[in-house]
Amino acid sequence: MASEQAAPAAVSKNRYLGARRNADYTIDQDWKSYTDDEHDRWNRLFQRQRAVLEGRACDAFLEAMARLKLSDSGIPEFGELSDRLQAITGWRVVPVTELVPDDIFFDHLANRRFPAGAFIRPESEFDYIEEPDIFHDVFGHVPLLANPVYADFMAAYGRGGARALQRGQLKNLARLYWYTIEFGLIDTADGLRIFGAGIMSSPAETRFSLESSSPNRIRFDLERVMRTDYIIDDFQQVYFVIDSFDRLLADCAVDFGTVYDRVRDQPDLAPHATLPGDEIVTRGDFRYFIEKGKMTAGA
Ligand code: HBI
Ligand code: FE
Repeated sequence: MASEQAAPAAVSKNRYLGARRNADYTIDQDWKSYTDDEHDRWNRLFQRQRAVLEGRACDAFLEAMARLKLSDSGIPEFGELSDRLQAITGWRVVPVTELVPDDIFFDHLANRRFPAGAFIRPESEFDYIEEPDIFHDVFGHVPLLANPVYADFMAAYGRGGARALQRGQLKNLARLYWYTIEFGLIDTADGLRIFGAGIMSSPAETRFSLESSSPNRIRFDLERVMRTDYIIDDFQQVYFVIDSFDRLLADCAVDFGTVYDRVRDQPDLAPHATLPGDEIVTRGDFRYFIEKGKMTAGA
């Protein structure tokens, strides 16, 4: 009997797992522990994505990235980055190991602290990683926290999150996060642009979200978004389009309780669905999803 090769221990892709953590789930970034390879990987991720974003990311994002001095000169140190950010909008970036419990997450946001993963994806997952690593969190989420209106929206989201938890309606609020903070588009004089972090940190979805004929693109409406299910393991079948960060903040300044009451009694909507009241910006043909066998034509 050939000796069974012991299966190699699952090499953790996240060397911060198991790190000592504080009660608020923050850890020590230990910036000195990043290797040259990890700094080099950040630089390559940055260079590739920054090039793709030209003419595709909203101006506020590109301006904020420059103002925060995010660049391809190695993995940023959260303390220095936070000092620059805090001087602009009062936000800080705090290192965490991985996703933190919802109540902890919302308390950080409500207090203008963005929890960002400290680990960087392995080379084997250079193009896409499911877990939020430092590139997704810092490159994707942090720049717009330097935009005062967006920064206020994120803090309001945190306060709303705590309320949604109390009411047991986190599902509805998570959809607002998903379709704006993660996968939102914004209408500008030069056409549609990206602001969502999930798109911003993905070369393929940066192009798909703006240029593919497949997805629907629908004008943002808070209640509509709160009813709409989302896809977590592929491109979106719908992208919601806001007019401006001012309008997004104003739209979300309503008492979420009344919105929750309205959506609670209404059926959830599939990501590919459209409603008669939708303002369709571009109607999708879902070709990408049909070819992948994820949808049948005429769905
Ligand atoms: N934790 N670190 C981290 N980052 C997130 O984006 C995050 C989280 N915990 C919960 C969470 N997101 C979602 O449940 C909320 O966006 C709804
Ligand atoms: Fe994210």
